[in-house]
Amino acid sequence: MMKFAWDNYKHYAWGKNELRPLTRNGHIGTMFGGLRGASIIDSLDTLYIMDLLEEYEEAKDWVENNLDLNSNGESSLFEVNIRYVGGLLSAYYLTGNEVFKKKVLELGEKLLPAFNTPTGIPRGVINLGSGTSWSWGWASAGSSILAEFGTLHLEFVHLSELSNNPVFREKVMNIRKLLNKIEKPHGLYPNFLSPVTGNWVQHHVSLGGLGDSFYEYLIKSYLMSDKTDEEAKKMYYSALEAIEANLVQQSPGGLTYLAEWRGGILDHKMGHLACFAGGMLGIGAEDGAPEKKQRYLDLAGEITHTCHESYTRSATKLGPEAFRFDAGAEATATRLSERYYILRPEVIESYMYMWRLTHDPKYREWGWEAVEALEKHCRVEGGYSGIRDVYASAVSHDNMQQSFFLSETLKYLYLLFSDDDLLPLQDWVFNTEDQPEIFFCVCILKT
Ligand code: DMJ
Repeated sequence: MMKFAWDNYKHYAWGKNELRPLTRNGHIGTMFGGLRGASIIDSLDTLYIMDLLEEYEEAKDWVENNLDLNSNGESSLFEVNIRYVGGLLSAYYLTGNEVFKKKVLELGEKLLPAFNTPTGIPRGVINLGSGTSWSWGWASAGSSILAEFGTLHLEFVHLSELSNNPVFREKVMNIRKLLNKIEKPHGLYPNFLSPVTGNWVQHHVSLGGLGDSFYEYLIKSYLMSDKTDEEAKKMYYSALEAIEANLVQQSPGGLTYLAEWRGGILDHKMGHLACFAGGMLGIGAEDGAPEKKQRYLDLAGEITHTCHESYTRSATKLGPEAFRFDAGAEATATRLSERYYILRPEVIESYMYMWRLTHDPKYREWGWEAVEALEKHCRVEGGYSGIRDVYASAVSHDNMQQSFFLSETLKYLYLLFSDDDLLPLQDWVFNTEDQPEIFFCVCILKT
């Protein structure tokens, strides 16, 4: 599947950000400003891990000769960080090739002006050429987004390690300090924060879009520090207490889900994005309080089960962008606008973690169901495409092969069906784009 996705990208969209598999051309998009080659950067480690070494070499040569970091245009700080910084870091840790280190440190420097705000909370958009930064037009009152400024920690700590320049670590430690100090409604972290005043702008809490990977980076920061980052540990488990008390719900049909919270009112909806939480709860279970460990592992299994249900209840056996537990719905989308599937990884991500943690064969069976559904409904002649309605048996394709399909969906599937000693969870953490970053304690580079 990776070879097919890659070959088509190479053939029809080489050097562009993503492939449009139906029209067989490249897509630039609006998230990366002038940066190009998102699918190449996102694929480097996947190709290398899968032993597709000829393809990896082509990708590496492109980075060396064509990755131009002197670009203008609106870039998302978050997307550039998780895909480009994360992708280059993981390629460096896996291969030891200095070209990746050189490029990633150059790129890291270009992201720093986004932090020049009264609070040091970065704004969401940056022009990498001029260093000007601003907030997303759609974000309430010029606010910054929790899942964006809260998903820089792993990569920025590594940038400091590699450069011996403390500035990157200082920037993310400052974000953490502010988040630790600020009052949290019911212990929860709302999704919007003002980079000017440092106050929450709205009380919307979600483990789906806008909130998700902030929680993921707390537990992963702790694990990546070889379990020395006590502050991250404390923040993660306190957030989890608040999530359990306020967001974890049971449907009438017995499914456990994570509702969204709007100023005290629950929205009984779970996004596909929130399905990463099965894996997160799983990897965090072991270090929870002794009386909570089993509870967290059970919760991880229950959430993963619910997400699997959102797949099995559709005609295509792929899950919708969001599913609901109200008005008689049980893990199904009720709105037309929430029925699409864009090759997202989160459900398969949780299968992979739960397989590694429990070795219950059902997780591989569920992963295989997803492979069959992807092959049947998403594979087209020119690559893989998202679909517009998971409930329609005659599918309509969206003509996009997302770069995270190569970075995450296919890599998680590969790891699900590999032995546990391929990137063991004891030695590696995966950033939110599934790019492996090595633990500090066992930093052995291949040369
Ligand atoms: C990825 O880019 C990352 O996993 C991110 O944290 C959330 N969304 C996409 C994939 O769905």
